[in-house]
Amino acid sequence: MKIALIQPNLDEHGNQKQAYGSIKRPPETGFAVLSSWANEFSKQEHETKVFDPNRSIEDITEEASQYDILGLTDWFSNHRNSIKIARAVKSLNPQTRIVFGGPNVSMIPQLVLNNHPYVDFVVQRDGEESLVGLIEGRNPKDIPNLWYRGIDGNPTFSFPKFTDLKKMPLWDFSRHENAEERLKEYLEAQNSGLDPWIFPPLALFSFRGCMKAIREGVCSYCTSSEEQGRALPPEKLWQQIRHLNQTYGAEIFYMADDIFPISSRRIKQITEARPEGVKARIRAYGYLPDMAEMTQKDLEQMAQNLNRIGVFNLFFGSEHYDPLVLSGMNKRGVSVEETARMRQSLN
Ligand code: B12
Repeated sequence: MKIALIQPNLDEHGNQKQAYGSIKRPPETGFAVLSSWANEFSKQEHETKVFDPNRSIEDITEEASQYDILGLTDWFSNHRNSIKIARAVKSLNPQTRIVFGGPNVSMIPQLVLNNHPYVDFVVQRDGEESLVGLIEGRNPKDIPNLWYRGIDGNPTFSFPKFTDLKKMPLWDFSRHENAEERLKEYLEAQNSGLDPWIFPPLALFSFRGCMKAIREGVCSYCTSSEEQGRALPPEKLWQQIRHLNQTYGAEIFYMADDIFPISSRRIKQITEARPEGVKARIRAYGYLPDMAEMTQKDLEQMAQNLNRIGVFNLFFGSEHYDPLVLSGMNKRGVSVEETARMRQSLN
């Protein structure tokens, strides 16, 4: 059984600017996780290759059509390229099963199946157990988080299931094509000690689900919210970081969590679990209204812990100060003064 995975590069979007200097990105963490999980838990012998997205679409298509399963990660920003590859692969080899996953298709699974007959399956949210089910050739109704065409031809959903992060194996980029080449610019930027915005860092995660959506409901504009929280045990997080330190010399990470400091208790646990000698510089997201509710003492304590973990950059969006706009977004918001206090306290 041969599995091809690809996260196509950005579609043409005119003069779209990215946050980082380079338009390239390091190897995909999502595929490192999916392929390591399948390697650990699938009972079916299989071989996975994560394609280098910098190859031409024709070249990718030609090779991918020789695989049993083609999995694509679809963001709204690469949707057209994903569709292009899927359509071409299916026409070259109708036997290749085509499966889409990722944040964009998770929002529109029925639309994708209705509009694109060459897409066989759409995975909604967590993909680990779905990929294993597909590799093992299970009946679609028994594969979690899977949208497929039912006997009436209509999009049908199997059942939801969240990945148990406690079972997460250590992951790496050993199945990524040209991984070393793709890590080169990232490592050069990291080791130069210059502007950390030159190249996007490797993505990591410690928590899935959005704590804001869980506590206060989803933001009205959000395209990726999950209202169920799952935490990676702090020890596992540090083992994973150590593994990336040792395997690639990687030290700068982009924490994919919607909100990294979900509580001061969780941050304290991660700080206390930090082993000696692990290297980490982390960019992560925070949530301003939660932090604004903390006492000055707790806030300063959390800032110290974040510092000990290695967080050098905490993003938080103040977004708006007009109560009407905020209520339209389903956001609490904080005052200008509180925003300034947070900035000072966390600095
Ligand atoms: C890290 C990150 C980046 C990094 C990527 C670095 C890298 N090495 O890949 C960088 C900085 C480059 C980046 C850039 C952009 N990003 Co970004 N990024 C993220 C972030 C924070 C984490 C992604 C991640 O690694 N998650 C961890 C892994 C484990 O999860 P995952 O990839 O989602 O995969 C899981 C499932 O989705 C599923 N799955 C995914 N693919 C597949 C495929 C198959 C076959 C299966 C079965 C399952 C499956 O299984 C996986 C395991 O459960 C997400 C937000 C988020 N929390 O997800 C935004 C996010 C993906 N980015 C987004 C956007 C818009 C962009 C940009 C277009 C922004 C811009 N204007 O420049 C650019 C595009 C860059 C490009 N060249 O393509 C959006 C996409 C929105 C959407 N609905 O499509 C997100 C969701 C943020 C948001 N909420 O707006 N990004």
